[in-house]
Amino acid sequence: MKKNKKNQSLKLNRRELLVGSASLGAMAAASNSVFAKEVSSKNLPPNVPEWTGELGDGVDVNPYGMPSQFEENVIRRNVEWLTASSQSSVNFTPIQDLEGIVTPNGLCFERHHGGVSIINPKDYRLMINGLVDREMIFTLDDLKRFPQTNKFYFLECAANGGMEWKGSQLNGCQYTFGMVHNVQYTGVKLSDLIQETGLKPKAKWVLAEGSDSSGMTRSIPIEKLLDDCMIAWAMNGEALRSEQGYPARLVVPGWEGNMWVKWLRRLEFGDMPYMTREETSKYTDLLPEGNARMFTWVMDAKSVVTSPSPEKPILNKGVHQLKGLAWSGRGKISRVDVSLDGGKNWKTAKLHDPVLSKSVARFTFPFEWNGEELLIQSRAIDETNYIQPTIQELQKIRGVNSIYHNNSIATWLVNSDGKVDNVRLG
Ligand SMILES: Nc1nc2c(c(=O)[nH]1)N[C@H]1C(S)=C(S)[C@@H](COP(=O)(O)O)O[C@H]1N2
Ligand SMILES: [Mo]
Repeated sequence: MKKNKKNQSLKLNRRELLVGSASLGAMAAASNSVFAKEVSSKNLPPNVPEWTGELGDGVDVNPYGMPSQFEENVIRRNVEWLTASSQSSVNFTPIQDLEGIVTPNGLCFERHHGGVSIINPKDYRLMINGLVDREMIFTLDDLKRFPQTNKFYFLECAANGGMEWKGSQLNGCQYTFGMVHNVQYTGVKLSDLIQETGLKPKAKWVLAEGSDSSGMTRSIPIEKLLDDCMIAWAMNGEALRSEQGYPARLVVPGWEGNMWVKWLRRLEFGDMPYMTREETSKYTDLLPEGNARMFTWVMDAKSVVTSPSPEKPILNKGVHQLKGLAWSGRGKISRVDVSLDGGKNWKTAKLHDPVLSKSVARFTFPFEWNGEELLIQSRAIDETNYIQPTIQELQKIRGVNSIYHNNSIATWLVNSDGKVDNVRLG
């Protein structure tokens, strides 16, 4: 009985999918979803598809492999009105199109203040000076001779979701949550490297300096530096991409992306923070009373439903998998709750292995859709029992003048036609 019912709804879904292919095509174009543009019945069972009858490309055609041509919509995107100068701008990771927890290298969002520097690794040097016993200069090969570490970490720009403080503005999962990527880094821990230079007892802070034209500089307390920071030369198994700081960048796990200095050229140890532009006039949070929070380093727990989402409408009735990502700068994600009614009722989503510290985690939640309106939300809880707040809870403390550190719960409205909009409740 139960089995029959299941088969019936599967058949129905299949028929809807085929019959509705023209209108699905229109929807896909509007939403940037990826579907084959036309279905050729010649290729469908029981026929032998046309590609079976011919030889494919040989092993000499793709010395560096690229995604299938049918995945051409899975790309980084920028927002025009945020891109007055493309060298000092940002693009966004297409998180709605990704699975698992790894961001492919070519899809990692980029944020740079002076464009991408192109550096010959032979010309690369890292200088360490200031309150150390021995000031030293390392080549890239020198760095690679140290013990290495391989770790998955998320990097999130503190401005991720910054346009949504006052209300919902950008109708896309990519644009509202896509300033995050999650990569396995290979590099040397600072605690290992620093054994070579020694540290003077007075050393309390380090200034990290990039060699790009923006002269990016940030101060980091040495407790953090020696805890889990690393200098990485590889991401997801291959050399860093130029966009991500080739040949070497600083990795500051769980802390705001701005501190992860790319094209790293120098570490200076001192006894005070350096009060650089990026930690005084920028990357501070203007509070309602007119004073500002500063040194807001940790990225608080956050989550996003990547499907359904504005880019991923629901295409047919029946059972679907809600999918999403959650992360916390304080450690591991311990639970993710999902609501389909705007936060009135919550259910616990399934967290998928691996759940790693300061890395994104993948969650899913099966649900059945019968064409009714839904208000989809997700709420992350981390191992310190921090609970992702609503925007109202966050605004009570921070007001609406902030740009940075908006980790509030977002709401996707699923309309009765299955299209999805970014909305603000309350
Ligand atoms: N040298 C240098 N490092 C930099 C930046 C930069 O412009 N120059 N941008 C910072 C900011 S604001 C962020 S959010 C991250 C973005 O890293 P990604 O481009 O790998 O995503 O790099 C940080 N490191
Ligand atoms: Mo950033």
